[in-house]
Amino acid sequence: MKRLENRANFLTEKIQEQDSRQSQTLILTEMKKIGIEKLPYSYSALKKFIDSKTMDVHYNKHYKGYVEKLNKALKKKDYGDLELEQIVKSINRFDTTIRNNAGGAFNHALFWKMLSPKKQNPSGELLEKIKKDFGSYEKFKKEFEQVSKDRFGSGWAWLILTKTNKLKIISTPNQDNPLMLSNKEGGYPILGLDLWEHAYYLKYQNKRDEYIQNFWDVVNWKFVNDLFEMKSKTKLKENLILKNVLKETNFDDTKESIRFIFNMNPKVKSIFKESINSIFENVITENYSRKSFINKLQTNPLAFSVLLEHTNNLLEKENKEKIEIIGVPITKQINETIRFVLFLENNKSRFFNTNSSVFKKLLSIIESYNQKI
Ligand code: MN3
Repeated sequence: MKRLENRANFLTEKIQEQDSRQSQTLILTEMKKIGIEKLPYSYSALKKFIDSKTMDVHYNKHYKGYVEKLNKALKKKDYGDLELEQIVKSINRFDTTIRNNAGGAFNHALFWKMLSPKKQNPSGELLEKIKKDFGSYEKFKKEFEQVSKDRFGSGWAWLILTKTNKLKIISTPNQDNPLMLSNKEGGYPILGLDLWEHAYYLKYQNKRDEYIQNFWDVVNWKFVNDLFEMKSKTKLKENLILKNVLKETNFDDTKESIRFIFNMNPKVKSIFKESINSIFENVITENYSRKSFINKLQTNPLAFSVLLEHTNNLLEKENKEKIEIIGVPITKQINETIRFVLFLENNKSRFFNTNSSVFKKLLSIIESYNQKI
């Protein structure tokens, strides 16, 4: 176990090194927050591609509308703090209103950044990858145009990076997004084109092909390239970690596995921590030292395991899919943790009342932990 922990610490350090790179961190946080992204240029700056009236209405009415409606819908359901990318990635757990507006908010936040008033060309690692996966830049452009033309009705065309690290061009209907698709078809969006009539109709009317053609004059390849590099490195990182975990996956002890996951994938720990905090703000009324109890519980792998075990027992009784966190890829760990904490949240009175057996077990864990120290 010591060797595993050393390895985990080493990997965690490497991850933090990579994540600290300024441009990457910026893109990440911007895609995660649920708020109005600033338009990085004036309404008239992209006139080769689109007129200022359309940009104004597209940005101020359509895009802001998605963000506002998303926030309203989330508030109604009382989900607590969620990140935009998390919602999009686990969209099947949400209703249609959230699906459409989370897609709209995410896709447009990306789209504004993917455009630039200055004509650019792809370069560096991305250009090499385009040549490798499509044959040439010209062939790539042709395929992207064709997929865009073939989209019937409203939707988007995308260049995506698949789970197996390949570039692929796909199209999605409505405000759907490549992150919403199953592993096999989907991937991370690197470049996208809005094919809704609201994006072009004032200038082009029925000439959508011309709009698609002019897109190449305004693609912000610098941003697209950054996004590609960030995502391809994340992918490599996930594969590397998973490979290491699978190689030494002799955990009989859930607690140790969870401790290992906490180390390797700090996001799991932080989602659990935040959720327990918000749950306890509502349910704890007893007279033991509330703060220190919560502080210990929210970062304790054994407490996590106990809650997970009880959650899975209940899910099994209800004939629902169990939550799988151990031995699955990092992105799945995060999605499953969200499902786990949403379940805890919805069943908090059952789990966290002083008479429940789970709660007594949690208390005894914390007490024995205190004695050891
Ligand atoms: Mn649009």
